[in-house]
Amino acid sequence: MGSAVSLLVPIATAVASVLFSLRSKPAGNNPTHNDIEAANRLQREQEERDRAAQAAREKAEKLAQEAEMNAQRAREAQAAMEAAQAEAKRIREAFAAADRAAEAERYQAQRREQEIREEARRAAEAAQQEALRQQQLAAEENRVAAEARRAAEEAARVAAEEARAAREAKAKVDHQLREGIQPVIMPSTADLEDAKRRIGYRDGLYHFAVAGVAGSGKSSLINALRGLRNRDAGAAATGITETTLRVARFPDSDPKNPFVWYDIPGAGTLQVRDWQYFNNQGLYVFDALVVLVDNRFTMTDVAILRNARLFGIPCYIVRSKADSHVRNLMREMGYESDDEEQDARSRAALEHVAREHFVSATRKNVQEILRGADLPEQRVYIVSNLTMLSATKGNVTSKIAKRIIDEFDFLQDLLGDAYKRRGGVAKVQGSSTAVM
Ligand SMILES: Nc1nc2c(ncn2[C@@H]2O[C@H](COP(=O)(O)OP(=O)(O)OP(=O)(O)O)[C@@H](O)[C@H]2O)c(=O)[nH]1
Ligand SMILES: *[C@@H]1O[C@H](CO)[C@@H](O)[C@H](O)[C@H]1NC(C)=O
Ligand SMILES: *[C@@H]1O[C@H](CO)[C@@H](O)[C@H](O)[C@H]1NC(C)=O
Ligand SMILES: [Mg+2]
Repeated sequence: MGSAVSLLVPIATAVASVLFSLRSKPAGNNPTHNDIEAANRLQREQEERDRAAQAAREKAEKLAQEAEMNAQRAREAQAAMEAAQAEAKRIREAFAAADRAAEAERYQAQRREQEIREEARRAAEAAQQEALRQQQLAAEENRVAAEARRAAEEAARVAAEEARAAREAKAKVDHQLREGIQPVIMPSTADLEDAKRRIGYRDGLYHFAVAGVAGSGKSSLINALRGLRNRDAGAAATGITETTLRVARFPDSDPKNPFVWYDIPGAGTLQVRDWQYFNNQGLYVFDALVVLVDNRFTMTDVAILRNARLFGIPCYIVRSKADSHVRNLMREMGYESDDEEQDARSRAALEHVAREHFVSATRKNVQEILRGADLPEQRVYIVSNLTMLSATKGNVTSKIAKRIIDEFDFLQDLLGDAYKRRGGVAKVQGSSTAVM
């Protein structure tokens, strides 16, 4: 209302205004009432405030509760979070442990692997060494095998060589058996040494033996071969039956000649088997044997010829006393020795005929005897003591020359064969007589 305006209308108007106011206006509130009202309003407001406070308190309480709950929840969340963190940590630790375990495992595995690798490497190395050893062993075995093969081949070669030699030896023996050219009994070394000792054998000398029956002219031939006449000093005794009783040794009268001559006394009729006679006499020691035959062959002559052949010793058949036989033939042909000068030419002619006859008859006869004795044919040398001596000495007069038959041939063959048989080179023909 106008409280503010009234204040401006002086007092008069004051009243008037009052009245008018009073009239014109409803009546206002009672202050007391207002006061009461106010007090009541305050009261109500207080109450309202209290109520609001209570609500606020309640709300605050509720909020607090909620906060508490929230806090609780937060705590729980915290706890949960912590638990989760712990779990996470545990899990992390577990992972870490697992990692460590895995690491350890890996380490172990690595070590095992390393060990296995090492093991494998050592095994491989050992295997390699073993392989090397085996290789070396194989090489050694190869070498030994090669050696053995070579030895076997050498042995086979030697065996083959020996077999060949044995075959050859057998073939030779077979041949010799077929041909009958092998001693019945081969003398032992002791036998040979004994025989050499008995005959006074000397290395470097040629040893020639002359065999034949008593009176066949052995001593005379040896004398002639030695360059001696029967009556010369140093000559072998001749002319007496059974003069020579045992093997007699005669060095050559010329010291330049490397010859030794032997007189083998005739055994007459063989009382022992022929090979026993030959071996007992030690005839296998000689370089050559001369079988001196006079009118006929004896069993001893044949034994010497046969066994000399079996021993491979040259053996010469010599018919002695050609001069005497020719002279006898001449007489049979009518020649009288009390000849005269004018008969000289006819005598020479007769002698020539008689000699030719004697030579051919003797050769024919000897071959027949050899055939009869189952011996191969061989030459017979027909000689006389005087012509033999001339041939030996190289002093052949024209008169002697007419009477030469086989003397030079005999000398040449006897000495030449002996020389060749000892490994000498064959000399120029005829030269062998020059050394006499
Ligand atoms: N006319 C001639 N007579 C010979 C010949 N050879 C030897 N005579 C003689 O025949 C005989 C016997 O000769 P030897 O030389 O003693 O005979 P041997 O074989 O030695 O005799 P034994 O020693 O008894 O075995 C002797 O009277 C010799 O002179 C020869 O060629 N011509
Ligand atoms: C040969 O023998 C005969 C007969 O016995 C003899 O007279 C002669 O002297 C001998 N000749 C030689 C060279 O010995
Ligand atoms: C050769 O022989 C003859 C007679 O036969 C003899 O007179 C002569 O002295 C001999 N010569 C030699 C060198 O022996
Ligand atoms: Mg004699």
